[in-house]
Amino acid sequence: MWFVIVTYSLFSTLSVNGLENIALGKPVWETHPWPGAENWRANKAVDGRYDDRSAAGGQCVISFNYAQTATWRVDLGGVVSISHIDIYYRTDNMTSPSSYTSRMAGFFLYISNTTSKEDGHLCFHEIQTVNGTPSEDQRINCSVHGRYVIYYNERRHDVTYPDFFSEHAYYELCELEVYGCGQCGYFGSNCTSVCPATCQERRCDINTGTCLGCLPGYHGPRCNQSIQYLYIVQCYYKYALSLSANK
Ligand SMILES: [Ca+2]
Repeated sequence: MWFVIVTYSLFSTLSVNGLENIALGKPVWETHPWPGAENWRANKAVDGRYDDRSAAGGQCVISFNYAQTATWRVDLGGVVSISHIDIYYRTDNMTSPSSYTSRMAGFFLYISNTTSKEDGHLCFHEIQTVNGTPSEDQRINCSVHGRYVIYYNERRHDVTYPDFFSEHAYYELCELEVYGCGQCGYFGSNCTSVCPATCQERRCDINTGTCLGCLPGYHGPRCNQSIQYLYIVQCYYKYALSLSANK
């Protein structure tokens, strides 16, 4: 019985509708580790545990106080095809909305091919206008390819934030899960569909299978039309137009 429960729990952590949680156990980095608090380190956000979302639970990364900018990121180990990111923020196990929404408010989420968010794609950012938002549980759809997922927040002195925003910037992630296809060249809800061979670097959209670029000589959403074929079609079209004009 226990084996069944443990197996189900592990499986539910690893995959959702066939997609893998690619972030689980991957290398992480943070700007403001709390001095001496090994139980609050960056890796706690990818350890697969978030049933205790308090500081004492040791399942959440918790950043130091007084920061104006705060950054946490995970390295997925290579450029992968991402579908969405699930975030479970610190609540101290209080009923939502907890007071920690004030610290989460205004956060940014990037996917980047480098360790720099400036090189990346901004998946989500919003200045919340309602007290008690955003929800501590977030699903952010962001179907792009990338290697680093970067959670960032700031409390800049030159910006006026809503009154309920925390004074300082934090990252307090009990878990951040990145769902997508870990193996290059696949797409679909189960990562079993093969991207067209003529896609550049064999990369395609995780939902539609359309190529993000084509190998030389090919074009079209699935890169299945050759330039030579296009040339023939254009010639035929011009020929048909000329016949029509001469009538
Ligand atoms: Ca955790």
